Amino acid sequence: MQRTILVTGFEPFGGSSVNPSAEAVKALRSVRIPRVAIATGLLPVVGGEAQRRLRALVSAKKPDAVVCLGESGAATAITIERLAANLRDYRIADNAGATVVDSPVAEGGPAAYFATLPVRAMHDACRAAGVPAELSMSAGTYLCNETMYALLHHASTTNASFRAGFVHVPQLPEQVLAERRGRASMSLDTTMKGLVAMLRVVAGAKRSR
Ligand code: PCA
Repeated sequence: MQRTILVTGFEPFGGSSVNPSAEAVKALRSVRIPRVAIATGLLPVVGGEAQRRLRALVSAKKPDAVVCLGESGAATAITIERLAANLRDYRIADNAGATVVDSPVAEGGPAAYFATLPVRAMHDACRAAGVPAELSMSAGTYLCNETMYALLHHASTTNASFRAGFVHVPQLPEQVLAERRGRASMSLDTTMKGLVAMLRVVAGAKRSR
């Protein structure tokens, strides 16, 4: 049986001209995984708009699973998020210039959602493919957390059966070089190796409802 996995990335933000998550989504277009149809999308780093765009993609593509990708300047490995919090507190303005402080993603929504992707198996598969990976308890309070929370809230309130979650990827070596910071980076090839290993696991997982 063929499974459809929707994979999204984000546009560049915070003064950078690239986003490794967008590059990974572009590279995915030429990746073939047996019995998996990969649908891709690019989300704007704009509060409210990213979640609307993602919900539209979900209703158009009708995926069995959704894996959202984003860049983390702090990540030292592929970082699989376990939890999305009902909190928006932007460290920097979004790409539309908006700043949000101490505000919920969904008024009246639960404090947090767990990812419904098989996070432990994804972590293990990534490492088995030779790519450093870790599980994380916080996706932050910026657009990535907002998007993950909004997606899981949408799935929960519509009783949808797709699995969903979020993976942060480290910056590309060229970003770290340009910013002259002593940060970790990961080449796109290595990120792709980990991503493909994780998508194989996601494709093999049963639907959540
Ligand atoms: N990373 C940001 C938003 C877009 C992205 O790629 C974040 O971690 O929230």
